[in-house]
Amino acid sequence: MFCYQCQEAAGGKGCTKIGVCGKTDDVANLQDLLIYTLKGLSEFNQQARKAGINKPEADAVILDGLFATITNANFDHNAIAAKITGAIQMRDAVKKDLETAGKLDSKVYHDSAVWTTPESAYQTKADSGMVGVLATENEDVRSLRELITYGLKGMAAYAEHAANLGFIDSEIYDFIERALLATLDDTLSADELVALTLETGKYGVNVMALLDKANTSSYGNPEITEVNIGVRNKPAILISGHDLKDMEELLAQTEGTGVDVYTHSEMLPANYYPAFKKYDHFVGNYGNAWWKQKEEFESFNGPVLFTTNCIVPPAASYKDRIYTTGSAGFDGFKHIPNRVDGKAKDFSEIIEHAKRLPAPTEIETGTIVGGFAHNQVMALADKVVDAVKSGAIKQFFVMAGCDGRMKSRDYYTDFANTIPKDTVILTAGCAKYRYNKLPLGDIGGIPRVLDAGQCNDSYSLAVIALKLKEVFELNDINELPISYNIAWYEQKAVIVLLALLYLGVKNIKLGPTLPAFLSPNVANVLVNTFGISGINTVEEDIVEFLG
Ligand code: FSO
Ligand code: SF4
Repeated sequence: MFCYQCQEAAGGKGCTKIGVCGKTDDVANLQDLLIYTLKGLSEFNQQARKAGINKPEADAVILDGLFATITNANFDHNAIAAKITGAIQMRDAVKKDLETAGKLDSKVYHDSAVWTTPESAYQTKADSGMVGVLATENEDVRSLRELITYGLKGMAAYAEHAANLGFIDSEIYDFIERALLATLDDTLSADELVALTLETGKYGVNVMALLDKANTSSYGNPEITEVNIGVRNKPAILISGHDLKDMEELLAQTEGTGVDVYTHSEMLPANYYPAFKKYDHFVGNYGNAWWKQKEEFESFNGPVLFTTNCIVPPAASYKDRIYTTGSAGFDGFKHIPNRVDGKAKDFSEIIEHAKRLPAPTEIETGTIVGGFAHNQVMALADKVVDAVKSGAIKQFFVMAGCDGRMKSRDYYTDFANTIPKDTVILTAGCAKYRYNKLPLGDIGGIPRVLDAGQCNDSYSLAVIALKLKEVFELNDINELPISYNIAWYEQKAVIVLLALLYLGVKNIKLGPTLPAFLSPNVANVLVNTFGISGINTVEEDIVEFLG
């Protein structure tokens, strides 16, 4: 295996024997083979699109395959093998449709578009070294291809959540296929790949806008909410991940059963949506960011549902009460199947399981405040603008992204504690858990940490910035008193970063370490063109940001 897609890549270079995340060598290689096969499917689906005979089932296979290879999403060998089979079958079905319609290009196809073996031989193909990251020899080309691929993985995850709510944008699907194919194209120059990287950011903005529309039109606009972080004395289910459709169906199916529901990690922002707040048995948020799940799942006592990534290989003591759904998976966890014919998923097994288990053990009490997505912040716009004009707020820090288990992430807590009291943090994603429980106070009633929501709600932060640019009649988003100090971990943060670059944001600090997949030359392009830099000490960085 060779994997360097996340912030924890071994030695800052890449995982080669087993992932720091726990991904095994066999699964890592199968995941690479899955991505490879999706490129072959993209070849034919692009032709089918042009001929007007493409089918939505192919889009679903591509989104799910990309999503399942995101860090900590799916560790299940058999599930990945089944997805490869599904991709081959879909690839060949689309090809057949083209043949039948007389629209199939006659040319010599790349191996990704034609390979096939019995399932028992997938591993040999996967282990051959021909399909993974290192199959591209030139380190700069490899770096750009992987940067694009990781952006696409994040994009696919967000597109899948939107699609689950019935929101589809075929231009995004078309781009994903085009970009996947470009990663096989040896004729593209480094400059062309850089341009494609920026275009990936453009579609990153589009997909986050689409998901924002899907979430807010389905469940209302997030509103300022005090979220309970304590517990009640009833059995309960803990739901983690980003999928709000799963959230909706779980709340509806648990109503009146005597089983409570709590959110974990990235599902916390579900507490801000009007459509979910109406449920009395939706108690609040339990615990912190994903990497604390071992202790927190232990003390939660009840079953846990993963709707997306950020699974940590579990302790034996609670393994039997973990469920996955959607693109997530782990060998030995129970998997709740997808919706069939538009009917809701069936969560009855997990609900019955909860009834047999004790209520959660209290680990915290009190509340935290959130719900500052664009609509809510716009409702407070006058107050915010006045505070900036009067000098009560001197600077905003966008601190979106991910949390993780590295000790060096203490930086973000220190940073939040050290920045001047007349500054405000705008956050989104699980990065927030590094400072959302600190007593940072408020400025004239505006909390000093404004949580917009999940990592995809970084879109809200961009909308807010663009609105402020308009209000203050500025020409450039970088003239605003906003600095960007982004924490990353996995590939959703990559698409968020590319989206910010596409919007023209400069001088972003990215930490706690720069991606292993950036070659020195590609890193130089990012530094020279966009002013991206790594973090230093808190004190040095504050001086750099505030001058
Ligand atoms: Fe966090 Fe995990 Fe949202 Fe990521 S829970 S780390 S960026 O999956 O997706 O912020
Ligand atoms: Fe290593 Fe991250 Fe890849 Fe896991 S996802 S194998 S930790 S680089």
